[in-house]
Amino acid sequence: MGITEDNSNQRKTVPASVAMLRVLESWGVKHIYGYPGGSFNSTMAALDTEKENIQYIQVRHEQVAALAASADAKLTGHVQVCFGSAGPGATNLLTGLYDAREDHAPVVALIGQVPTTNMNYDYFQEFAENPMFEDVAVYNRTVMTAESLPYVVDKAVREAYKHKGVAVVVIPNNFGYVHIPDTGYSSSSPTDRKPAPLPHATTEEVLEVINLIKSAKRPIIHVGRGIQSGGEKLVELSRRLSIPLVLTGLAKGLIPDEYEANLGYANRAASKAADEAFATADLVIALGSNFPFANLVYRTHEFKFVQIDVDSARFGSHHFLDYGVWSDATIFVEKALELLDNGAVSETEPTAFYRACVAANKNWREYLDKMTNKPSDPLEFEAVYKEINRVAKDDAIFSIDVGDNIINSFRYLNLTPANKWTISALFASMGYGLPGAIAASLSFPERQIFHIAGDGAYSMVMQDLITQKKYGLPVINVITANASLNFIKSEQDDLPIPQHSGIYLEDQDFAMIAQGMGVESITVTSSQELPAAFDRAIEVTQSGRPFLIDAKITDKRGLPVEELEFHVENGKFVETINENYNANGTLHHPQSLEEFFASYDGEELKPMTYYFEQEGVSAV
Ligand SMILES: Cc1ncc(C[n+]2csc(CCOP(=O)(O)OP(=O)(O)O)c2C)c(N)n1
Ligand SMILES: [Mg+2]
Repeated sequence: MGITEDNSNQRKTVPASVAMLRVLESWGVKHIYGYPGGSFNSTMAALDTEKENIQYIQVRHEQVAALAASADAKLTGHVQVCFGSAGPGATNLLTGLYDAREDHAPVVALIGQVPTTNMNYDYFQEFAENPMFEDVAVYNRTVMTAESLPYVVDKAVREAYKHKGVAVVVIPNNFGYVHIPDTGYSSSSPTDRKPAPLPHATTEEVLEVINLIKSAKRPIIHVGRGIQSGGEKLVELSRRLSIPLVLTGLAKGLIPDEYEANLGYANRAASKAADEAFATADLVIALGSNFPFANLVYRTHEFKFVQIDVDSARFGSHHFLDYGVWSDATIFVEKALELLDNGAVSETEPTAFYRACVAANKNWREYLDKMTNKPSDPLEFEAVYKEINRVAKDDAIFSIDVGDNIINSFRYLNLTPANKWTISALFASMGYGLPGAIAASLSFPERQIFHIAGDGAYSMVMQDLITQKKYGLPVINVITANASLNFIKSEQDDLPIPQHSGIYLEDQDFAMIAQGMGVESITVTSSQELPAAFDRAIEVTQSGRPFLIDAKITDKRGLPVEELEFHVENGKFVETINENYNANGTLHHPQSLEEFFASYDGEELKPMTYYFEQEGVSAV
């Protein structure tokens, strides 16, 4: 069967698969990630017909297609599309689709199905696909007639946007070839690009929250990505009300790093002062944040809890509420500033708690600075981040894989609101970094793109380095090769087991493998070799080609600030190390905080209790 348009009848017709692609084009879809199979050939043919209007990106594994679509949707805010053929092509998509579901990314997945004439005959690669996608999808249909194919895909786009999730359309292959009337099938309209209305806090609600802040002794704001572009305003509010900020990972880059009371991140991917402030706070205000590790961080002790969120369905999902405000985070902050400006509420002088947090934060940042500038041979991870910061442009985009690079990028990567970065935040799937970089490079061809991945994560998807080569995507790939699944090795440090288990990786020559794919690359083993390697990476990528740096680093653990614990004795906080720290039979449990800090080159680090003592912060 041909895929040409049949205009011989009076009424103009078009193959249903072409009509479907035109629907996607009408929604602004520029490229579509996937891998062919026999059950998807009608769409493959249409992709050739429509190649001037929508670009097919041929990846080498369907997982990469789905992860790239998810990353693309997160970076652009627009619906993105991936596909796989019936059976194994479909199952391979699942990991990336779960990533989209968890991070609320609008993605349409087109799934091949055997022709309807073979369905229900136990035909080769035929299986009931909808049940498999039921859990991951917000919309999940099999197309029942050729005429409805473009209609169902249009509906899928709408549902993916509405529910910020995955819409699955299963397409029996034969339908794609059928000629259907060439009428408009898209419902896309300018109204779809209007921003949704946002809930506003009332003056009374803002006053109530400010009163709670003023009557607290150790209040903090736990700010999430809901703050969007309101970061500067929040800094002003934080200063004027003397309340430090702790960030969720997804708020990275939204609050200026230089702000003295931006304490960084809570939990494991953390900054020391942030965890210490959290563990001693008597009021926590979750502002536009939905923190998946709440069960660890929100359960250590009692505090009052206020939640400010655009989605009131999230109220109480991590902690019971003392007070909830249904509001966009920035709108809340703007209202609070107005009340300060018009004198309805007074400013607060820096409190003892605020001053102690700022001092502890400064001490931590000086430590990070020292570590960054330390020469290393053998190479350590801090030096790699120093180089990335040196060559990265102000609006560079970073795609970061799961593993130690999550912790290390939170701590060491400098970001401004002009940068973009993407991670597999809630699904936390290894193998996300490379597809994310492919997506970033396709959707933002003018910008500099970094892909940072550990050796374990990279080797799950490294076949797709060749996709960067094929499409001329000038990505700077940085592989932090420590011959270990180090993120998990650190977890095993704290288990009462005789030794580590299953976490060492056979080292491999990633630079040579890259060269085998026609991608220029270099291996680096000491900090002295880094500048030349990164300079070359800049040269090569500026000429439009990808580059790979295989950074052979040690498998040292970064300072695990989440091991710091507090209890109260005689009205004062006492700071200790979690008793399970280094419980692994091969390791030594330190006898003091000083010894603990020193074992991470942190002789100058002081516990928060030192600053509490200095400033007169008590536990009552
Ligand atoms: C697909 C998948 N499998 C397993 C895990 C569990 N996991 C999280 S981090 C990690 C180790 C990552 O190792 P690597 O990429 O080498 O980075 P490193 O921590 O060594 O820097 C593992 C196995 C996961 N998150 N995703
Ligand atoms: Mg590793």
